[in-house]
Amino acid sequence: MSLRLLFHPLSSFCQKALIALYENDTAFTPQIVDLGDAADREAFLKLWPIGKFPVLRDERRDLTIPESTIIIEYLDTHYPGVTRFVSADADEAWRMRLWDRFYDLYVNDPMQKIVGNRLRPADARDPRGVADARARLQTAYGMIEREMAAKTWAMGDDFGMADCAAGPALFYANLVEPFGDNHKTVRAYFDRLMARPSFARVVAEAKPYFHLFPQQDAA
Ligand SMILES: N[C@@H](CCC(=O)N[C@@H](CS)C(=O)NCC(=O)O)C(=O)O
Repeated sequence: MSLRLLFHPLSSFCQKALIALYENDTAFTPQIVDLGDAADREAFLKLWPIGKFPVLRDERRDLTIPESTIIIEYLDTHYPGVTRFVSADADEAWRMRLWDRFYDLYVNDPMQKIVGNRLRPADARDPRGVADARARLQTAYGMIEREMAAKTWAMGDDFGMADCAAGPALFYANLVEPFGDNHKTVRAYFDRLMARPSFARVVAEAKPYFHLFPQQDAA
């Protein structure tokens, strides 16, 4: 098989790439990487020294493609399917990329900041960084609330790359900074994402690993 995805089922950015693969039933070999395992880590760092997953290997073309957004754009170009992730129209394309960046940088990253802080030893915690991350998430929720008021998916009627980014980011963000009653549109969009078969499959496959997720803020 030409494509191989190096990933972990619990990772939000890996889930984003998986959604794109599942959307189009794209054939690939899944390879779970355990970064806590020395051998796995060493092999992975050889491929992508930054050490962050997902990473896609296209064996047919002998290419290594890191970064979830780049992976989705690569799939859209070289392994297209029924779901197109970025429009051929230039204006629709930059808007899709903007909202993809938005969910990565302003939902996923602050969520990771809060989760990462929970995993740190007590003397290395960063309460100021966590407070900033919570404020950033609240700002993002307010923007999504307005943006999605009259939309089904991030760009309107068609599911695309930004929706792949939104699902896992909102899933974990809601666990660490709940949407609350004042973000009913965010909740409704999230419910649509959860009902999407590609994302439902990703969540089901992550379930056996949920015990590894730190549920509580450190005291
Ligand atoms: N910008 C990257 C972010 C990837 C990322 O942050 N991956 C996390 C998991 S969700 C990771 O590899 N963490 C392991 C580490 O940092 O050691 C992307 O979009 O793929």
